Amino acid sequence: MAEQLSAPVAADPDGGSATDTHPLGPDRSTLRLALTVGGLVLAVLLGFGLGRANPKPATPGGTGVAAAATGEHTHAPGTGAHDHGAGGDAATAAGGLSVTSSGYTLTPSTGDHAAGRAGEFRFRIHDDRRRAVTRFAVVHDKPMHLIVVRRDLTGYQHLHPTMAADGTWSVPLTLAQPGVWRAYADFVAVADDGRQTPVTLGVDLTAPGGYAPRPLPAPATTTTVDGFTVGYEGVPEVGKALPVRFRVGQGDAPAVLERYLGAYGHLVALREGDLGYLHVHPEPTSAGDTVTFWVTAPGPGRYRMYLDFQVAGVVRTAEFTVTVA
Ligand SMILES: [Cu+2]
Repeated sequence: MAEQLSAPVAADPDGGSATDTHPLGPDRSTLRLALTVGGLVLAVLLGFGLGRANPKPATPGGTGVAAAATGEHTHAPGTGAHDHGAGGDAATAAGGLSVTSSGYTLTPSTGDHAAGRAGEFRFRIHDDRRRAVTRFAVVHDKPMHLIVVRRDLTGYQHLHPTMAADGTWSVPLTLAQPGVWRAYADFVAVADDGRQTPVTLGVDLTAPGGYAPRPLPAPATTTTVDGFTVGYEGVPEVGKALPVRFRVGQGDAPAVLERYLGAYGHLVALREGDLGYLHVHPEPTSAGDTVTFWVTAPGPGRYRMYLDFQVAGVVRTAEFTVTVA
């Protein structure tokens, strides 16, 4: 009954212990299914990767990355150890719909960004006593993952902000086109007592100007990006964790996926309509050109999946529209 976990480590040098740290614990049926598959890493709420244009930032607190070793924990299913205070349906609910969740609040320092102009996004995470949080667990080698997408699901960016000592996070950000954009801060906060809380908070950012939304592309199971052909098999369903396997080809040959930020690929899925952020669990292994994720759809509708994968040191993103019946 052992599950592996990519152990989050407190970013603070004084560090909390990496105890039971599923960023999003599965519900019991999910857990059972996962365990029948065996060895499934359930540790990570979402796949994370380096943004293509984003240099690897320093780690706040100066620790963390090097210390983000793989750990293990064990406990019997049904002990309630996976509730993590995030609500009983954490595995099936969409995240990122609120600036406040589980006692934590995302506070951006600016709301407006000039379209097409390089800028900076700064924010803090406050706890339920209105203190800026400065201790975060490292998940997928980073204490903070920031996803930014325009509300028509275009312009996807996956960034890794850096934190100042006072808890202010900052990251270079360009909102390429006018419109309302959604930013998701995805992190595991570490409380004074060491308790770790996985949270995804969302806030709108505005780039003033004429907004010309693009229709969501039609559903497809293959796409191309920079000469790579990416396809997937598997059909997400409501309320069940099911495998979705991506395969990457380079020309006529299978691509060789590289491990980076603790996985062979990173998947983010967003729901059309409210931009709800799905919970996705990667499998720890890769069969060369394939990478598998366990996806749970919170409800019927259309979703946009963003797969970050690395080949020859370069991270690219393949995007798919998928309809969940
Ligand atoms: Cu990330």
